[in-house]
Amino acid sequence: MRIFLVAPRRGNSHDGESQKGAEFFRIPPIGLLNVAAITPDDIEVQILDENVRDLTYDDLPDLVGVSVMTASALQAYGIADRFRELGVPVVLGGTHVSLMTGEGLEHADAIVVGEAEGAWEQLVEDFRKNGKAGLKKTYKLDEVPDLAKVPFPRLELARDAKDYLFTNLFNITRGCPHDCSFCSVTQLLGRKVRYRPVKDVVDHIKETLEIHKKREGKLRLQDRLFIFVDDNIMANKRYAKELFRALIPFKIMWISQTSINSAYDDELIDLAAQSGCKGVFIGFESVSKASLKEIGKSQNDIDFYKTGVKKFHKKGIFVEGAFIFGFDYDEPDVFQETVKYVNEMHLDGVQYTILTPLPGTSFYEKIEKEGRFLDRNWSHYDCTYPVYRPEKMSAETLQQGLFWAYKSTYSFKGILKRTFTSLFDRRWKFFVLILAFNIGYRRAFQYMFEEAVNPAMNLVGRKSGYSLT
Ligand code: B12
Ligand code: SF4
Repeated sequence: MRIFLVAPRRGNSHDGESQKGAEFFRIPPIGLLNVAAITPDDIEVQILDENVRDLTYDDLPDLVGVSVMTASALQAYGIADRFRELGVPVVLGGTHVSLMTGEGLEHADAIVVGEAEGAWEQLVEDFRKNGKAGLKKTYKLDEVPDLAKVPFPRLELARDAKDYLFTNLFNITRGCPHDCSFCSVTQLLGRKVRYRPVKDVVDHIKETLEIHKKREGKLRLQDRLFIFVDDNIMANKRYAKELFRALIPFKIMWISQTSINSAYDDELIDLAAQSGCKGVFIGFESVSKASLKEIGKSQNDIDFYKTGVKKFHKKGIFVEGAFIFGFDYDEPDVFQETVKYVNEMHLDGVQYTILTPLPGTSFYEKIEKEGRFLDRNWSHYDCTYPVYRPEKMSAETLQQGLFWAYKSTYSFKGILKRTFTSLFDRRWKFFVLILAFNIGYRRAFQYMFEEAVNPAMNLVGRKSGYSLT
């Protein structure tokens, strides 16, 4: 039997046609590699990543699985419909259809709701016995999977494809103790954080390094870099410290997500650095206390932002911060206020997004209840497009503000102003790297907001004469 697992093209709402923007962030579809890992060995699995090459539909498998996130849901449904027209049964899985199962079923023969481990094996068994007729509409386990029993993703499929610069990606934990109103993670993975046993993680890393060494004859820089796709790798300090201690001997480099409150614990940050942590992605979300309260992000203390970032910097850890615009308390001056604060925090990288009511979140329910939806086109739900009516500004001002914030942050002057202090924080050797990263980011955003702008879909963009200079 042959199964194709398809990652639909990611893109942004400003780009109707080509999706070149995705090239900047080419990383393998990790969810599908997890699904591949639990597929029985006698089944041939092929990963088709539309972010790498177009689908052809000339070679048809027995079964197709498509991963669906909200922003790429329409693209995913199009793929599913096409395969079904050609007589191939289709299974959908992933965040969007786990939360919008009824909608997904209009395009699929079956849906795996939530994490695949346990459910996908049952589905494959049913399909093996009775083909399409044997499939149930939905597969959902009562219990979330125990990570001690969840295999690591089949990273060799990504390595063999030679399409990705980085292939060392996996998650060590799942779940998040917080429940921020705009985020779907707790709805999807639960509030109880689950962990892979430290020994399993260490063994997997050891094995991965050996594989690279064997393939390449030596360990290249990118072979030593691991991306842990966790929501908060330091959520449980005791576990994190045990993990970091165990990683020290391997001399790897790693990046992941965490929250700013992990910087309260000096030992934790020190161990992270010793274990090879080179960068963290942190959701600061807002520089307004009222907004943080509104979204329930109680673990973020704005008064600690600058100190916290400095603590990471002192240990040679790069900090990329994420900020969201469009909260009910946000007035039109929020863009300037945020950029000013971002510069004072000396963040190495910055991501701005527009608050987006993603299905399954309490923010979605609130917007629904208040009748504030402006747009239900899922391809606009990529967090750069206002899909609801903001409280204290127009939708146009919100999107224009997002562009302005990017423009200001990633202008050459903005980049230098923000990153220059890295020279004084004993990170001089990283300065060049940080500059290169920022210039790469600048290029990506330039593409996203200038070249890729599709005026028909875009509120402001090129029409407003926006340019990143
Ligand atoms: C890494 C990541 C990314 C990477 C994706 C990398 C990649 N190539 O896979 C990048 C940086 C590209 C990305 C981008 C975005 N992301 Co993102 N991302 C994540 C993150 C942090 C981890 C995802 C992950 O790897 N999880 C680990 C794997 C194992 O889980 P999984 O992918 O869900 O897969 C499991 C199941 O869902 C299921 N499954 C998945 N696919 C399939 C398919 C089949 C056939 C089956 C049977 C099962 C199945 O099985 C897997 C194993 O259990 C999640 C948060 C999270 N914890 O999930 C957010 C998350 C997925 N992202 C989110 C968002 C909003 C975005 C963006 C729109 C905006 C942004 N600024 O981040 C963009 C645009 C994406 C697009 N489609 O256009 C939301 C999605 C919500 C939603 N309703 O879709 C999440 C949940 C975070 C949140 N705050 O809510 N993201
Ligand atoms: S935004 Fe971060 S802290 Fe908040 S619920 Fe989502 S993953 Fe957890």
